[in-house]
Parts: sequence; C-alpha cells; structure tokens
Amino acid sequence: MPNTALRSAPPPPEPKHRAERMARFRRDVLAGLSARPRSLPSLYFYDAWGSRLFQRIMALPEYYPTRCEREILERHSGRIAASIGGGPATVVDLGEDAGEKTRVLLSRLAGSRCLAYAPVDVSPAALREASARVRREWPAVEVVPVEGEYAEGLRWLRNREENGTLLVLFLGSNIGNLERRQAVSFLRELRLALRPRDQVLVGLDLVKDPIFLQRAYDDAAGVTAAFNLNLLARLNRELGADFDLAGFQHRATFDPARPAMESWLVSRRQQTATVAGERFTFRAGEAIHTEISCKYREQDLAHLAWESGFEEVGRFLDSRRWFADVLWRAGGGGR
Ligand code: AVJ
Repeated sequence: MPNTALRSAPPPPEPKHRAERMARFRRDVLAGLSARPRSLPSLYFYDAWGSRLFQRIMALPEYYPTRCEREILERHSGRIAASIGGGPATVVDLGEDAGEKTRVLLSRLAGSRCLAYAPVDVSPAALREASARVRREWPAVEVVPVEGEYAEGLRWLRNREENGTLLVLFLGSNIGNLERRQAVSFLRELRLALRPRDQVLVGLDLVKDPIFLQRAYDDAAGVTAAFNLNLLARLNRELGADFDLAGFQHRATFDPARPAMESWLVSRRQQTATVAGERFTFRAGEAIHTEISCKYREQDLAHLAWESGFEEVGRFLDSRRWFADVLWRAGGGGR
C-alpha cells in the first residue's frame, strides 16, 4: 500500500466509541426529557435527514449566516491564506463537511503549497462526502478523514508531525450552539490541542435587529420547523419512541439578555410519549428546549479571544456587519 494511502486512513475504527455514543445518546435524551424545563441536545439534530434539512436551511432567503460568511471568505481568503505562512499546512474542518464555504478557502490554499484536508466528524457518511468532494476538486490535496469527536480528533491530528501548520475551521456559527461559558471552555480545550503557530478560524453570528433573527429561525417555508421536529422523528426511529409529530409545534424566540435565539418544540395538547421504554407526559403548551444559537457583539470579540487563550490575528466581517469570522493564533502563553 502506498504510504499516502496509509497516512490518509482514518484512525482504526473503534466500535467501542460508537457503542458509547449510542448509549450516551439514549442517556442524554432521557435526562433531557426528565429535566424541567425539558430539553434535547441540539447535537442530535444531525442524522442523515437532519443534515439534509440543514442544507435546505442554508439555502433559505431568510437564513443570512451562510451568505454573510460566504461573502467574508470570498473577500478575505487571501489574507487568511497568507497568515498561515508558506510551509505545509493542514486545514482541519470541524463539522462543515467541506461545504461551499470551506471550499472557497481551500481553492485559495490548494495548488500553491503542500496541503492536507482533515475533516473531523462522528458521522462516517459526512466524512465520506467531505473527503470525496475535496479529492474530486483538488486531487493534489491529501485527505485525512478523522472519525471521532472534535477533541479526540484534534489530539490525534496534533500528533502527526507531517501536518505542518494547522488551520482549524469552526465555521457557520456552529459555536453558537454552546452557551458562552461552554464556548470558552471548548475553545480553551481546542487551544490545548494546538501548537503555538496553529490558528483557528471561528464563525460567529453577530447581534442584529431581532426581526431578522426571528425570520431566520422561523422561515416562511417551514424548513426550520421540519428541522426541529426531525429531532422527535429521530427519537422515534432510533430509540423506539412514539412521538406524534403533529402534536408538536416549532417555536423560535429571541432572548436579548443572553443574547441568543432559542428553539423549542411546544406540545399542542396534553399528551404522552414513550421513549426507550420510559413514559413522558407533556402538558398543553409545554415546551421542550432544543437549541440555543448565541449571538455575539462586535465589542465582545477581543475579550472572547483573550478568555479562550488565543491571540487575535484578524477579524473579518460582511458588509452589513451581521457575521464575523475571527482568525486566532494559538500562541505560546497560557491562561
Ligand atoms: C448549524 C448551529 C449554526 O444555530 O444557526 C439553523 C443551526 N438552527 N436554524 C444555527 C440552525 C436553526 C445553526 N447552526
């Protein structure tokens, strides 16, 4: 087997981890539904069908983040590319599946240098797609799919010396799904898996007139509603639950104090559902919290970098100042 194929292989699959993830899924769901207010982790939106619905959300006229970030990357990829120097580099893609925006950046980086692309994902299907797309478009780019969660994937990548400089992408406001404090601990952990010259590019959605937020998270065509309700459909499919999807309604609210958009599934009537053998009763109007999408203020970005232990290298905004991609260097200091 040629050496490159060997190096491109994902780490040995560990069925133990998959079984663990399934057990955790069940545990998380039962714990969330038993809590008050009830909640379900947004992490579980993305089964195969949920990922397709999210693709459709990104194409909605109301869902501005995708277009804002594409504008940013089209305008600033050159500067981002220059910031990582000319040596060998690896673009680590956390959860973007080599989507269009990642490819805007890759087209600037590929060709001119020795480049590797490492998607990290728990979903083998997502990894296959991301890898195939990049291999097709840039045959010279070495593709290193890493099956696993972000932290374990990064630890594995850090130990590969041939990676050169890492540029870790966490685009699309994915970090918005974490509470501010959790986001900081996530970023700090991320930084610990990096060497001083490595960089991260993080997409953050900015505070704006709530009317645009409301429309983006409750679109006219009902795609976001379907995306939210798919969470219950997934419990039906994978945990033997018996939710009546017609008995729940999508709701999106803006909390200016956080500030964040929040998504809920509201029970239209009193009803019961069985999940993994446990019975749950929902009152009419009772809401299950399914997602938080934090919005950041421009003036908080420097502090966020500092708290997370990074050095700010660049800050790129779209023309409306609705979205920001921040470029941070891991640096040597520690906080
Ligand atoms: C994928 C987490 C960035 O919060 O905007 C879109 C998910 N939820 N519409 C977001 C989502 C409802 C999205 N992220």
